[in-house]
Amino acid sequence: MSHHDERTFVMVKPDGVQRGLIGEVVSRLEDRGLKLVGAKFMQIDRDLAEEHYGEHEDKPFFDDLVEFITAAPVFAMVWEGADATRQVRRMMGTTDPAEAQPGTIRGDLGLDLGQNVIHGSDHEDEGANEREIALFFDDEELVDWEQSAEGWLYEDADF
Ligand code: D4T
Repeated sequence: MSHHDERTFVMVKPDGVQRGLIGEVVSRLEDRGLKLVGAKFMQIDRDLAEEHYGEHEDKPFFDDLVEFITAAPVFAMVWEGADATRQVRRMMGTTDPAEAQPGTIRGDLGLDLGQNVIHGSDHEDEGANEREIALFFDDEELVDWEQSAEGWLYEDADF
């Protein structure tokens, strides 16, 4: 894989879906130059929610988190690009939308910690992107394709 090919898992959460923000989130990631390689509109069941949020199992907010993420459909995606995991986290803003910088997805679109619009793999948790992609997608659901704009996005790619 070239350094443009890092993949990261991103999800519009139930609040974002209910508020009609799928297009807004996809648009921001597309505009940045990231490449969509997988997408699925789906309902998360309890087992998947508990596995996805396993690291928070012992936290006081765990039950509310599982209830929230299973309460309505989500839009799960895989995006690819240079430094994609960290770049998506920067675009998302901090976990609590009330503290997230204006200009970030959470800072522009949310107000409440429990309803923070978007999830993206944590770049500081090594392997989180691959683990989460595998949890939500089968290999054949991810599409390898040539982004014709690549030469205009990366200095070391051909026009
Ligand atoms: P996710 O994982 O949803 O992208 O969020 P972050 O990576 O930014 O933050 P996190 O894992 O620390 O939290 C997961 C999820 O739990 C909610 N939450 C978090 C909550 O409801 N109360 C809390 O006190 C915390 C810390 C918000 C995001």
